[in-house]
Amino acid sequence: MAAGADPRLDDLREMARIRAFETRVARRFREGEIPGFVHVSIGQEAVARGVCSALGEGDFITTTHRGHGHCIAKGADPRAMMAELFGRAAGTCHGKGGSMHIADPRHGILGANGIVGAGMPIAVGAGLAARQRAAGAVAVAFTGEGSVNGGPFHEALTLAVLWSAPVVFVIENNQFSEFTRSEEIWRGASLVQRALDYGLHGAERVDGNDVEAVRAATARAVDAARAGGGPSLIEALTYRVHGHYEGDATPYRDEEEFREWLDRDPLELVARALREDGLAGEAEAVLAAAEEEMDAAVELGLAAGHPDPATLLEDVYA
Ligand SMILES: Cc1ncc(C[n+]2csc(CCOP(=O)(O)OP(=O)(O)O)c2C)c(N)n1
Repeated sequence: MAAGADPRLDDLREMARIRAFETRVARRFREGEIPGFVHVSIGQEAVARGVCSALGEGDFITTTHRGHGHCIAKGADPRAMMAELFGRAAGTCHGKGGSMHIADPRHGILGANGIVGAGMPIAVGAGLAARQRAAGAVAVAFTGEGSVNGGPFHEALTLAVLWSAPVVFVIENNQFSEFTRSEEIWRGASLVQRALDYGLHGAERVDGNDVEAVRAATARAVDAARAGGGPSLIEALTYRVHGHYEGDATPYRDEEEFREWLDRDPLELVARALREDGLAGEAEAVLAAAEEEMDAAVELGLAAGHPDPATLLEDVYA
């Protein structure tokens, strides 16, 4: 069977591309090739793929400090992203933004963001603008559960409901906010009730390691938003396999829980199902191609030139 014939191979390919990108980012950061901070989303790839595979090219996303996966899943060129992380002129922001400012408006990627929660109001604005233009587009705000007690969460949900904005808030609950467990951040079973209390059209909690479940939930929310039904919220339960930032030794992690989540690795869940259905060779080929693609991205990024100091004040504003 040709690669791509089984749609699960597409899911595996896209998640493997994110994994291969970030595995290299983590290694190159350790080796001192990447300036600044990096936060990877290893273990969370099914959220990025599940959500973005339910979106169209004309739809928008905003993301966070942990946004590489969302950007790749929405169509950003990993070569330009890698160059950006290395601080090179060929990068998405000409080497001046780094990991937490990756953006690519051509693909509706309105930006990573180092300020927790800040992408949510931006997504509301993008959704409203799309509605004004009658573009039929929706905006997705990816955000972590660490953002749910901040002002931007309240403002964004309140305004989105009042203005019936075509927005989907995706709360990627990876169990930790920096070094704090998510259950220490709010009381109550899940965010669903809280979201419904704001008056959102819909709110649901999904298994964030199950790419098909994430896609199905997103499709429901997106369909409602496009039909004028207003905003929804999805709480995707997943697990942050690496530390908060690269170099975090994670002394606060429960090892048994860690192993349980590793057994439910989102890539492995899809690869296992494909193997069981006789598609082991195809799955291997997809994984190998992702590794090759990202090796090439690293090579290109490292070979690219640094920005000319004369352009220091271009492309930046304060
Ligand atoms: C407004 C603001 N407050 C605090 C911080 C420091 N900070 C950076 S990441 C982070 C935790 C974010 O946790 P979460 O939203 O769950 O995302 P995750 O890191 O788990 O992906 C905090 C508090 C910040 N960047 N912005």
